[in-house]
This record gives sequence, structure tokens and C-alpha cells, in this order.
Amino acid sequence: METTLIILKPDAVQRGLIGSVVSRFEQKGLQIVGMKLMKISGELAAQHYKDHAAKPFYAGLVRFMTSEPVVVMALRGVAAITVCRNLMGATFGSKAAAGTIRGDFGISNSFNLVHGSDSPEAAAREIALFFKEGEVLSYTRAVDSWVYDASGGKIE
Ligand code: IDP
Ligand code: MG
Repeated sequence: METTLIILKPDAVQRGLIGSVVSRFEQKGLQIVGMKLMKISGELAAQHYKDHAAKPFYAGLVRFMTSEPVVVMALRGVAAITVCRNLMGATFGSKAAAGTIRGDFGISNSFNLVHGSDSPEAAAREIALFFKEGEVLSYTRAVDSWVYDASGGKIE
């Protein structure tokens, strides 16, 4: 099992797409283990996007991400990092495949609805940035016995 950080960006919140986007992840079988509505500070945005600091779009990205509230989620599941990136689609809405979140709900390069960690190291770092100790929960869902096949003694 992996846990990844997902952010529903200000455009998703402003456009009333929180439910639709969260549903994509839930319907896939991912478990929500952390979730909150928050406004990202300039300092937090800078830490989160530190690898992009030299990019030409960096200033606009930080302005966008700190402009209005976001929903941050920690999602857990088998291969959750790759699964979420696949559900999200390519970075630019105009290029993202139909059927993905970005492909179905957006067309912009920068206002692309959702952030997802891109590696296990990034996921651990980003979860620690956005969630305090105790805010990411472990719990059992009754439905997990139908989301995963555990009949053979291991999760498949
Ligand atoms: P990702 O979100 O698909 O991992 P990254 O390359 O990590 O894409 O870029 C982070 C975010 O910066 C993107 O989600 C998007 O909001 C924004 N961004 C990336 N490239 C551009 C660009 O060329 N123009 C404007 N915004 C961009
Ligand atoms: Mg990225």
C-alpha cells in the first residue's frame, strides 16, 4: 500500500468540482485517509513547489495555488501514486486524455484542477508538509473486501 498527496487546486474548488473530482478517486477504490479545506500560505507553496523555483511559470503557479482555498487529501491504495497520476492525466488540460480528471474537466495549462505526488519520496515529503501528526488516519472500510481480492491470503 502507498499513500499519496492530492490537492484539489483553487480552480476545482471555485468551479464546484470538489465532489466530481473526489468521486473519481473514490470510485477507483482509493481510500481517503486525510482530507481538509485550507488556504495555502506563500511559505508552504514555496516549500511544496521548491523543485520548480527556477521555472518560468513558478511565480504564477504560487500566486494561483495561494489565491483561494484548496482541498488536500491523503489517498491510500495499492500503487496509489501511479494510480492517481494516471487518473489525473497529462499536465496540460488540452493534452490530457479523455477519461482522466484533467482531460474531462479542464483545458488550461496551469489551471489543471489537481496535484498528485510523483514519487514515494515526494509523497512522504508532501504529506508531512500538509498534514500534522495524527491527521492521516488508518481505518478499515467494509468495502475493502470487495475492492481488493484477499481470498488467497494476500491482497491482489
Ligand atoms: P504535474 O502537476 O503534472 O506534476 P509539473 O510539471 O510538476 O506538473 O508542474 C506543476 C504545475 O505547474 C502544473 O500542474 C501546472 O499547474 C503548472 N505548470 C506546469 N507547466 C506549466 C507551463 O508550462 N505553463 C503554466 N503552468 C505550468
Ligand atoms: Mg509535478
